[in-house]
Order: sequence, then C-alpha cells, then structure tokens
Amino acid sequence: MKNFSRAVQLIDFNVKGDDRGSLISLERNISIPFDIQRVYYIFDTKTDVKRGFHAHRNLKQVLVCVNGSCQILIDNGKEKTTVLLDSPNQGLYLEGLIWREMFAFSENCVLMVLASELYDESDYIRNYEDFIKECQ
Ligand code: T46
Repeated sequence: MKNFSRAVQLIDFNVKGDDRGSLISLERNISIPFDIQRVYYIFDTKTDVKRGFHAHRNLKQVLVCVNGSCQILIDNGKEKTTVLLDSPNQGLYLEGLIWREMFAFSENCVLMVLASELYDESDYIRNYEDFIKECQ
C-alpha cells in the first residue's frame, strides 16, 4: 500500500495472550485512531457476493475480520490495491475518499467495522464517476 497516503493503513493490534487463549482490546483514540461512534458487523455473506462499491466523504473506519477471511479492494482514485483480511490481530484503517469493495468472503467470515460517525447516508458516494470527480 505504499502509494496510499495515511488514509489507508494496516494496524497491528496488541494481543494479550496466555495459556487460556488470546484477547484484543480496542480503545477509542488509542488502538483505534478516532472516537468510535458506531460498530457494525457483516456476516452470513455468500462466498460469491461483492459488497461495498462506495466511498465516504468524511468517515473514518477500521475493518477487522474477527473470524474467517475476506478481501478488500481499495482505490484512492489514482491507485488500486487489494488487501487480504484474515486475522483478528489486524485492522484496515480507511479514512475519507477511498472507494472500497469487499469480496472473497469465507463461509465463516465476520467482518467487524468500527466507525467514527453514526450512520449517515449523505456521507456515501455510491457512484464511481462521482467519486472520481470528488477526488480531483
Ligand atoms: C462500508 C463497508 C465496509 C444501516 O442502517 N446502518 C449502518 O450502520 C450500516 C453500515 C448500514 N445500514 C444499512 C444501509 C443498507 O440498507 O444496512 C444496509 C446495508 O448497507 P450497505 O449496503 O451500505 O453495506 P455494505 O456492506 O455495502 O457497506 C458497509 C458500510 O455501509 C460501509 O460504510 O464502508 O461496509
């Protein structure tokens, strides 16, 4: 992701592990670089389904695949790349004008998303041409 700015980052979480197993704690403004206002999760997704196909104007999010795996195509209007999320130890930080498409969901995939704002449809850009215009 070297051509993507700070708007896209992979965050490695601190894993608290002992002989009972593992625990990850996600805290606002500490492990997560914003004040978390909303959490949602995507599950029971069919393996051939693609989701997303939008960007956000202002929203900051961290995507964590807490079970299973999926892939995220990210596009800043100039460059595209694909990120594999297959570990609860890692989160994909996305900020603002990044087009995203989620695909290749494993059968057991649970994709949890931490968001900096409450749900607001007016923050979405759901048309790719509009997204490219807003990037310029
Ligand atoms: C994103 C990717 C990673 C709500 O009512 N509240 C919510 O908080 C959300 C996220 C969605 N919805 C409604 C809106 C739609 O009627 O749930 C339905 C499915 O949402 P959408 O088609 O936007 O879902 P995805 O999987 O395409 O995208 C979601 C998020 O919307 C988006 O912000 O970045 O996951």
